[in-house]
Amino acid sequence: MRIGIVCYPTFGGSGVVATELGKALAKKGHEIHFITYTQPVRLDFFHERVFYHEVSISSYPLFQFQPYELALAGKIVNVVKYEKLDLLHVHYAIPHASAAYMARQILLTEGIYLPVVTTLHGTDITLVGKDPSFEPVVTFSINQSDGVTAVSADLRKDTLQLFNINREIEVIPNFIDLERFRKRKMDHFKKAICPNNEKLLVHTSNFRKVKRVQDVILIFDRIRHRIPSKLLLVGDGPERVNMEKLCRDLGSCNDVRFLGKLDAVEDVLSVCDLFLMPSEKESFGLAALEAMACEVPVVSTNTGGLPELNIHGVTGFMSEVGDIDSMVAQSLEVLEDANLPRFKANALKRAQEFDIEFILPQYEQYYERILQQKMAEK
Ligand code: GMT
Repeated sequence: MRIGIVCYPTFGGSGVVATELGKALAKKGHEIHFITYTQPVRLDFFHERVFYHEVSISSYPLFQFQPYELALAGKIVNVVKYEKLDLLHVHYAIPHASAAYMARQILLTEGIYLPVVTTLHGTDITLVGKDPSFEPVVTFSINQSDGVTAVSADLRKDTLQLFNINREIEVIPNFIDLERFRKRKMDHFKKAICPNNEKLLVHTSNFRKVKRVQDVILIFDRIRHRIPSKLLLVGDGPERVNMEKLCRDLGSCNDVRFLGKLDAVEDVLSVCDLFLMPSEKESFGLAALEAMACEVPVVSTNTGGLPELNIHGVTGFMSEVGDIDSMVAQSLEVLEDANLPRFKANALKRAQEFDIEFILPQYEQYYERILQQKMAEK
């Protein structure tokens, strides 16, 4: 199949999922065309069946805001026509699903039919999408897509609750490449961070408010007073300066390291003992899955799709959003020497259920279904 993929090319979960999906599809023989405004961060390899088309916008003084959606729609039209795409898969509804709709309508005037699959990732529904200024467009473009998938059953439920949706939404969960995300031997790194064999906690995110990074720091502050431990914070974003200040106020700076954005997050995860995810909302929790694949148990909130990933008492624990007391107690329980090996083994076992080898065929079968439906309608 010749498949176009539109996504955000950044470190965000939706861009990571889209890029890894494209790479895996190419390895299985499909031809993949990424259409994004810059090279996706995870598109870090050469493959003869992977192509990248950059969306560029010429600036004009009249525009206070650059019309990205139009430039994207124009680019889609071009790529579909000249690369003869069979299907377009857009990740994150805003503005990709509506740009895809516009491209599809333009192509139709030239007798070209473009089936569009939209994958909903989370904040495009639960945070940004439901904003009244976007809601009508999101509703329309979901209803107009030829196929719609959500990364968890909870996200499907939220979408049906928040929008007036008149179509099926297929749940295809996120996945993990276990070749890449596996525990590696990084003893030198562990020794440098934890010279006295302290327990090592970790959090990775885009440091937006929804991640509640302050809870990570408050939980850790209580833990470090109970057991020798260190905290690694991976990623960057709007809340980082506030978090640095919080660490200074708590006097925990010597035990906390801000590592910023990292490509090789699996190297860091390989030496960690516990992943903290106290998010306000999380449609799936890809970062937690990456940790679990590296044998790191998870203490998280029970929000959104997290209960579909983290098994309470088995791969870690879950608490209500903001319940720091509970997350401290649960973390201490996981970190106990007598418990930790069991939690680590369980985390890996659970992550293996999300192996890309199992999830990729679900996408391929879904594409086939949509193509067949469209052929039948023609
Ligand atoms: O978490 C973010 O803010 C990034 C966002 C994205 O779209 O890039 O992540 C969402 O999509 C990920 C991949 O499907 C999910 O694993 C995250 O749970 C989801 N984030 C939220 O729902 C807050």
